[in-house]
Amino acid sequence: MSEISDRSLSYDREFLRELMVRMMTVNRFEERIHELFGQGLVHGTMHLCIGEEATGVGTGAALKKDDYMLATHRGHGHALGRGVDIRAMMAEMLGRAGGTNHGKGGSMHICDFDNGILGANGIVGANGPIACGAALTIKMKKIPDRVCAAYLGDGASNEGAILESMNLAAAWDLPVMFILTNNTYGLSTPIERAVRNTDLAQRAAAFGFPAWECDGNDVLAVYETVKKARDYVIAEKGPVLVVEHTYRTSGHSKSDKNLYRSQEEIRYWEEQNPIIRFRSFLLEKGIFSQEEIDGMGKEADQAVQDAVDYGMSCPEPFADSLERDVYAGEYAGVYGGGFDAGFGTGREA
Ligand SMILES: Cc1ncc(C[n+]2csc(CCOP(=O)(O)OP(=O)(O)O)c2C)c(N)n1
Ligand SMILES: [Mg+2]
Repeated sequence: MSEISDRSLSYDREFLRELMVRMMTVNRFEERIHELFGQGLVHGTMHLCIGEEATGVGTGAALKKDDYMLATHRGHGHALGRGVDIRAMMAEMLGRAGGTNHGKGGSMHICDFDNGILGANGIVGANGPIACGAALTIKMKKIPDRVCAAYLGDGASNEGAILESMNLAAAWDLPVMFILTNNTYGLSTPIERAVRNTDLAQRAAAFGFPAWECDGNDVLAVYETVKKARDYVIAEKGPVLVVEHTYRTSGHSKSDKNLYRSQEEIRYWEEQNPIIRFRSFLLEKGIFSQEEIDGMGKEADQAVQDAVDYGMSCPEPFADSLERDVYAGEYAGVYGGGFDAGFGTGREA
């Protein structure tokens, strides 16, 4: 296990700006869909990542364009941090045909194959086996300079599927990055009640690969750590664990009344919000003025508003697309003909 707190890297100003705008965009996106849910325009449930904006943005910035990535149920920041089109994401949240999944997936299924985003997943721990499969593809096809980054939570880290995947990835030397966002709660259960050894980075040693930890509310620390860990995967051709320590100040999901934690605890972490901390850093170092940072906030607001306008302008999915995107192409014929055959697609109705 190693720590990185190296700030000597010199950053391009535009890169720092991009990190800030992205974190602000994630934050605004979450606040806006919360409102839209209240208006009955977003259905199902959703898991907001307010407080964890630096994890998705810092990690996403450190990955390369062709890397595979798997997001969790709390995956909006993972996707936006990696550059998924915000308009298509918002349309998906609104259940519209212009969405990333053509309006049929919603919050927990956002994917973007063109950018390596293999999907989010509502099944806690499922990303482990899928990551091993994607990484095995990289290995067997000898694809150079590519990894598969799989997000998981502290709760998921106790799932058998994750532990088995860690073992498999190590035994088969698979280029998997297990990105563990430790927000210290699995739903309402605090980590101390879930495990005796709360030092989750130690998990990696048990399987024979290294782990890096970072302050998950410091976007530069996240970026540097993931970048180093990624370099290791490429050089050593084996898995790594990255533990990003963070906290969600939003509730677990839409039905959370926060009865399992105190208001003081939430307030403490609200003050540790990664956007607030990065703003202080940028101001203190004289990299941007307050006015410039306010401008970044406006840019994020505008991107979210454009996304809502776009989403609202898209139609709802057409009935005859019901079976599209549900089965892999080669199986479409087996399960009733699919769109072109016109069987069971709703066209008859
Ligand atoms: C296999 C499985 N078990 C239980 C659930 C219900 N569930 C959804 S999110 C969640 C908590 C996950 O905690 P963690 O992995 O720490 O992620 P976080 O929600 O904190 O981001 C649970 C238990 C589920 N979706 N899938
Ligand atoms: Mg958690």
